Amino acid sequence: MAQFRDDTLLKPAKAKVKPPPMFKVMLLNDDYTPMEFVVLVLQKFFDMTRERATQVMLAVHREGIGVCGVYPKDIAATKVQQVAGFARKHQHPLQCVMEET
Ligand code: TYC
Repeated sequence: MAQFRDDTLLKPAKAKVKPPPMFKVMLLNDDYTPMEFVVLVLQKFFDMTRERATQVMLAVHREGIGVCGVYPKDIAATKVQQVAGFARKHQHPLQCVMEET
């Protein structure tokens, strides 16, 4: 099979797969959602310790918006839906959004 010794046919395959686009999941501040509820959300859906969740909640409270995590698109969309559903269930206006990095 002479053709397989032809080096034009044996170039190393180029990596054609790009890393997936990533999305920041962010919480928005509001005047009504209790701080404790936001801490609970960050622990429950973003796997944060209570200490980290408290820091992130306070940063959102002071700055108006803050990143909870960075994920591939489908995982980010699931987190946004989970937070929206949990906030609705508890009748808090907490908003969660995603944005491509
Ligand atoms: N600002 C809210 C309060 O004073 C707390 C809060 C923090 C709400 C972060 C939303 O994403 C948020 N109770």
